[in-house]
Amino acid sequence: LLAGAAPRFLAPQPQPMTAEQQELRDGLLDHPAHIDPKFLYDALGSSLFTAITQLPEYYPTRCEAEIFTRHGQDIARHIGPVQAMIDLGAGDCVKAERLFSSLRPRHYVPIDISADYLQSAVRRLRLSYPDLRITPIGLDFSQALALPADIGAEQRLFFYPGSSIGNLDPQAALAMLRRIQRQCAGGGLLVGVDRVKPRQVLEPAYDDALHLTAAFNLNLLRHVNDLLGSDFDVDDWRHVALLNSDQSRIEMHLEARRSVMVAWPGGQRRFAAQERIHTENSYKFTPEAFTELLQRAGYHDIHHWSDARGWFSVFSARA
Ligand code: AVI
Repeated sequence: LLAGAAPRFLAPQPQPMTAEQQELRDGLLDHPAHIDPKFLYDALGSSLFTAITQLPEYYPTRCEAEIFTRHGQDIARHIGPVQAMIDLGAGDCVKAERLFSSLRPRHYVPIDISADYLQSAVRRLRLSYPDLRITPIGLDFSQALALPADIGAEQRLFFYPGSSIGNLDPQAALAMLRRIQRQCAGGGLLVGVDRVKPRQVLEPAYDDALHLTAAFNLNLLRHVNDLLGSDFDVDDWRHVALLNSDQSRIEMHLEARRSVMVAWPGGQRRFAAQERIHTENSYKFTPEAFTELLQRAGYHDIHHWSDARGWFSVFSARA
């Protein structure tokens, strides 16, 4: 230091928030607070979801697999030849893989927000299907669905299984179906949809005896801590799943066990005891309601297949 010069301390400059951090902050400050369900899927969340699909209470995955096993040939006949099979929310890619033998795509394009999880699934697929061209894409397709130019425009099949469409509210579901429709003119869509059914079946599917769904929901707080730098303590929160029959949806919430203060760089919020953060909706449809949604989104030539109990449906439609 020069004699007489005052020492200077540089205050750490606050980093500008990313769009993702702003989205999280805005949701936490809203009344009631909410966090988008896409944030459930960090690497651990994706693994927990895979475990959930193996639970006896969680019927959708098994029902959908039953439909593909029983009706795969008929579905393939309705869909016709497939150049590129574009798998929206591919995860472990297992669902699409089951259809490779009947649909025979030449090019498989799995898209998932969790790119790491996708990479390990794709490594496995490349060993089993050396002749299949595979182009994995790490993308949050909830906002935009721009595909790389090298994915041919001919005979595209968009595959949107597992009732993931049910995690969007009705306006967003319509927008998503329209976005897909614009990308696959002349091609088709194969989409899995969960059906309306009694509370005694629905609620345990989202609040299982092993508490895996609770772990899946609570893990969201850890993921938010990573992304936003917040200080959620998982022990302060409990998982809540309930059927909202007026809206035809299962809702997941995180409920504060006690009054808690949550802080993040540049902000904070107090949650009262029993106050909730809404973390997911899972809409359930009648076949008529979903057919109407597809028609409103511009699809035609609509068919659907169901499992023996009529708990789940797979729809095919032309764009
Ligand atoms: C991915 N999605 C269709 C699941 C569902 O059933 O809505 C997510 C899930 N949430 C709790 N359990 C499973």
